[in-house]
Amino acid sequence: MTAPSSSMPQFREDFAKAKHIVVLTGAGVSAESGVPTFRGAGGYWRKWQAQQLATPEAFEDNPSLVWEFYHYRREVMGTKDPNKAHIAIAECEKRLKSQGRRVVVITQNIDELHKRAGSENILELHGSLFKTRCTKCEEVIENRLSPICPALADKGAPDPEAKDAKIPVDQLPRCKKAGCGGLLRPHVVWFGEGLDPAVLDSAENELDQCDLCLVVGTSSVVYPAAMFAPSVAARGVPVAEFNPEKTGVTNSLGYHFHGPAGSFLPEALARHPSEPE
Ligand code: BJW
Ligand code: ZN
Repeated sequence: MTAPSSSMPQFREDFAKAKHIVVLTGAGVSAESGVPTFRGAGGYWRKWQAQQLATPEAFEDNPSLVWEFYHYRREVMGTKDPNKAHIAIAECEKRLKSQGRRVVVITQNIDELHKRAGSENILELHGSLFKTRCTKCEEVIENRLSPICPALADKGAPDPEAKDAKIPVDQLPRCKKAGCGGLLRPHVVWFGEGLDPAVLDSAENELDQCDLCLVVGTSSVVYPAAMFAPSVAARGVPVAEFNPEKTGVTNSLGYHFHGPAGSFLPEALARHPSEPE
């Protein structure tokens, strides 16, 4: 396998021909909005790495702690905005739609910044910070309350010295459906949990049909998303990685653009001279 190309003019030729583009994103696409990545500096909340709390076992052991963590992240998102990378993707989708071409975002992120930037075709592989699921009746609903329940008000401070609020389980977010009252959890996919089969199925269909793929801001270590870009590249489709670091999949892809997504995507996805005005 030859080293990936970093030629933007060559990528732009592939872009001009593409009719069905998949943009696969991870935490790095939101880094320039000030949202910490998982495995980079700032990936800690108190003394834990996010991945230690993003498990069903952590929620079982200490639902109060896990809810503090997600409450903090929900509140932080109120202070963050989509960046140039999210906006370039959303504008590209809108422009290409009028040309009968399709752009779809498959994101591992739960921060909803693609939606806020104006993307419409979005598959959220790992769920959303702003949806809850009842652990008893399984109902999934959108929830944008701030705070999500009175007991979490002013809780969730991220500094390592902050004390665990130890909120009794009956004061954590509870299901409002008549006769249920079950404990709510964030509607996100934790380690060891399966992805929503309908979402995974749609993602696989898009990946099977695309003729160009961009993989933006993901370390490509978490499965199943980690295998998406290499499997698209294996069927001869151009795949371009946008990441300031090399990853375990870089050498199996056609392009690698080494730098922040916000610096490269506006140029990569801008109107090509062959497009109608
Ligand atoms: C920039 C940038 C800038 C910085 N511009 N870039 C097969 C093999 C081995 C293991 C498994 C396997 N299949 C399943 C597993 C187990 C497990 C897994 O993958 N483990 C690995 C760690 C080894 N997977 C699962 O459990 C999944 N479930 C599943 O497959 O079910 C079936 C099954 C289960 C068990 C065994 C076998 C089958 C579920 C995974 C759910 C992941 N959940 C989380 C939390 C979501 C909720 C939350 O946010 O709290 O998802 S973990 C966390 O990692 C989060 C992320 O979406 C995910 C990926 O992270 P991401 O986005 O790549 O972020 P980072 O921080 O890692 O990388 C950021 C990148 O950005 C870096 O590369 C930077 O360089 C870059 N960057 N600035 C561009 N400006
Ligand atoms: Zn319920």
